[in-house]
Amino acid sequence: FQKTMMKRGAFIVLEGLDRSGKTTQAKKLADWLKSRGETVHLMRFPDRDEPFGKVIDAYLKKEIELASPQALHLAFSLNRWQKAGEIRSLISLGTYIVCDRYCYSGVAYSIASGLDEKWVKCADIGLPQPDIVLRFDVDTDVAAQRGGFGDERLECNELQKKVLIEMKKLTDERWKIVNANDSMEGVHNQRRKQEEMGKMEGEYSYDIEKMS
Ligand code: FDM
Repeated sequence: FQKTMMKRGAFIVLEGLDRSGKTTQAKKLADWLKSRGETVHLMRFPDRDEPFGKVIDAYLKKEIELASPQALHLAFSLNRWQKAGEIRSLISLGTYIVCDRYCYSGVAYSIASGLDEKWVKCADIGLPQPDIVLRFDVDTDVAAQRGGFGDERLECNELQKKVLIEMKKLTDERWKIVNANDSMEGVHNQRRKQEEMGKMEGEYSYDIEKMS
């Protein structure tokens, strides 16, 4: 009885290109929710500590090769499936999960890299669905001012442009677009204002049964 009375948490996903500031904003959002008394768990994908995430990390750092782009795609998906149970149980226990990247990065990056759209989407079917996806949009020139790419694979301008096109195709009514060209504080306040205006309310009260 007590369990059914427990307030459900929420699953909030942040998506966007490299240097859109989503990692910083994920932390700020988590702190802000904590300040409102919520229990918050910060997550990110790829989760480089999880076994499949270690393979991904080594691949991105060019320490190992993978035999095919399909293998890489499935590793990213497995990395999420390893966390699916934890996500479901945390939410049912009332925790707010703030997640930096999820299956939308998975789909967008893999399609942008040339994999078949239909095939790519299959691996993530059945993962816990987010209540809301915040897409951080940043202009390429603003992103460029924020610093260059590191040495990892997938960090290249040409790919980023294609990723953005694919990410936009995935956007539906559950998504909110955040203009990430602003300063760090400006972006945070913008997102907070959306929430205060009630745009995000209600979506937090979904039933756990609806998540699958
Ligand atoms: N990436 C991330 C993918 O290609 N597929 C995925 O499923 C995920 C979650 O991995 F270039 C890409 C996006 C990025 C790279 O991500 C590493 P971080 O956020 O920079 O660690």
